[in-house]
Amino acid sequence: MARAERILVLTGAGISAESGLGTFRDEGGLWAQHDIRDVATPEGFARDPALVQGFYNARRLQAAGAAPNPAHVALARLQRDWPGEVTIVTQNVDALHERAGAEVIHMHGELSRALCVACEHRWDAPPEMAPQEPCPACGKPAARPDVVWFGEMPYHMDLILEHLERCDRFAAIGTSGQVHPAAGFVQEATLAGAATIELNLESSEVSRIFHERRAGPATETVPAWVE
Ligand code: BJW
Repeated sequence: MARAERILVLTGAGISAESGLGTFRDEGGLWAQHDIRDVATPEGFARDPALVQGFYNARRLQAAGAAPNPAHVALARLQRDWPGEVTIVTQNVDALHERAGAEVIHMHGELSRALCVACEHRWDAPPEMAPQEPCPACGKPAARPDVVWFGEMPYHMDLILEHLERCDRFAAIGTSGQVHPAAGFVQEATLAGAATIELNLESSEVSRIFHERRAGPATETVPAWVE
């Protein structure tokens, strides 16, 4: 890679798979074990907050026990070596990029944060949230995990679109390309004239759109790409 390029990296669940965190749509993944409508929609939360808080409490606990892997470390190094040139946007709600030393934009929120449905106050989530967790600002029992569910607007979209419009390189790592708007980022980057690359264990829904593809586990392909 040449210097003085603006690189935008999009990551998905596949980058954290080798840290022991399950993906969503691979065989035996989270959506094979749980109904999306129950645990990943605002309607599901309104119906059964205890079920949804239980799902996220278990994932918060698992994420806290996971460590960044060589793919997270390689991206953090790339960002450190090329200051101001590397933007990492993650769909993941874990904190493994940050724990490897990277700065990231969390477009689908963060497991470690809570959001009040009543007053929109945000704060650090306790390790276990109760079904009727009270908001520290307004006192109402209206806390939910600060993550983006289906039908909700992903976070920081204006900022992400700005980065997409001016990137020279776009890399998608460990994401199936099945969830919008992230699945469309490769098209936006292509329109902006960027060179695009996909790093994934196998073909994704959008593989054919990329200029280049590298197949394999992220812990091998990402450090090799960054070199
Ligand atoms: C490895 C590996 C290894 C494994 N190494 N690789 C048609 C068009 C446009 C939109 C829609 C549409 N129809 C419906 C929609 C809306 C909907 C949507 O996209 N639905 C689809 C299912 C069709 N989208 C939304 O509702 C979004 N909001 C929205 O669109 O707002 C309107 C809007 C309009 C215009 C502009 C902007 C906005 C919100 C989506 C919210 C998604 N939320 C979740 C849960 C977050 C909280 C939580 O974690 O619980 O986000 S769902 C889940 O999917 C999670 C993920 O971030 C997301 C993506 O999953 P990801 O990361 O790709 O994981 P997998 O499992 O799918 O794939 C893993 C990949 O890794 C695989 O490819 C493996 O091969 C690979 N892999 N091991 C390398 N070791």
